[in-house]
Amino acid sequence: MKMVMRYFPFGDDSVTLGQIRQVPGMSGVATSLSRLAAGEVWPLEELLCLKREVVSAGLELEVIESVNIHEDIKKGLDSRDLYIDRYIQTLRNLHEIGIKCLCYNFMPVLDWARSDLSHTLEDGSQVMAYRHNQVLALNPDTMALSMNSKARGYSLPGWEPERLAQMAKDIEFYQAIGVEQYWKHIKYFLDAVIPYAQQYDIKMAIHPDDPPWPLYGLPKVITSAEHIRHFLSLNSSPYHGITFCTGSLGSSMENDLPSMAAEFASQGRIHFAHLRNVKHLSKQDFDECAHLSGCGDLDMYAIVEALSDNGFDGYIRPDHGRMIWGEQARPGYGLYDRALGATYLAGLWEAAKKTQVTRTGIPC
Ligand SMILES: [Mn+2]
Repeated sequence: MKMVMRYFPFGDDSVTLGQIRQVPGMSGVATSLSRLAAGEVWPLEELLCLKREVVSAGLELEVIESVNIHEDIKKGLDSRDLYIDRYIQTLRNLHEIGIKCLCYNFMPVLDWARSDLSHTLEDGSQVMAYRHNQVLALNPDTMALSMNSKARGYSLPGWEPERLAQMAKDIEFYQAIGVEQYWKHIKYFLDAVIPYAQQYDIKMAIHPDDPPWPLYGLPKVITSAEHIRHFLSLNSSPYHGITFCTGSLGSSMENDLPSMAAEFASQGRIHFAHLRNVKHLSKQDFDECAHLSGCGDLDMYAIVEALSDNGFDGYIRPDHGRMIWGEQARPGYGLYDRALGATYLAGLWEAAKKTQVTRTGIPC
């Protein structure tokens, strides 16, 4: 297992690589060229520059999060082949700089959604929160404006302006094609891209839909154990896997996360784990919270133990943190609470490893 933190390069992050380097147990960062629009080839020159920046800070660059998929691929348009070719060229360039794992998502139109990016908890910390009825009451355009206006001036990955211009039309398109057709578009992409990922030794790790239920009538597919099983069955390559995001999957009270972690880790299909806790308020309302099991509704130790016992050897990152101690940062991505989360998760991992033989009889 290697622990990484998400980092936004080229002046788009309040947290520095030097600070990340000082978080105990941190091996590197998960990062991206987030200025590029979906569908552009990531230039090797810029990637080399990014790599130099990360390596010169004493950190590794093995994880990219994310290379966004062009909407024409998701829609299954004729032009998708052009964008798939560009995606493969980007994979080749990522291979050139030694990338081992690529987190991506296949969410149509909207990326993740929250009703509040700065909700105050009882202890005075701020978190991102989701209230289903509030999200439904906003139309998607208003939602986009509301999200970006609360981002403290930082870019919000997944809410890029070029994605939002077409939003209303795109939503109608997806409502018309339905979920079964959408799965076919996913398979078309995987059939084209996974052989190259394997050739370039890059593990593809799809991120679950966040929140894991339909919104505005859009297809949501990576939401549950059953859907992930179907997704994995579309391609048998070990390079075809998932990002196990406990925050996203854990927002649904129906998902049994330790059991899912055990099932998919034992198949070697979890390449990246986003670990954080979530506090359920009702079936479709939740607050993000501190990483500790006692702060939310997920048993974080049981999840880490399931990963460890089932041979997980990918990357872990502490997912979103709270905003604490007066820090001003991109919502979810301050330094302090993610660093607290990282050391907690490292402790859980150490405990799971040290007790593995006595608990399971299986040597590490
Ligand atoms: Mn995540």
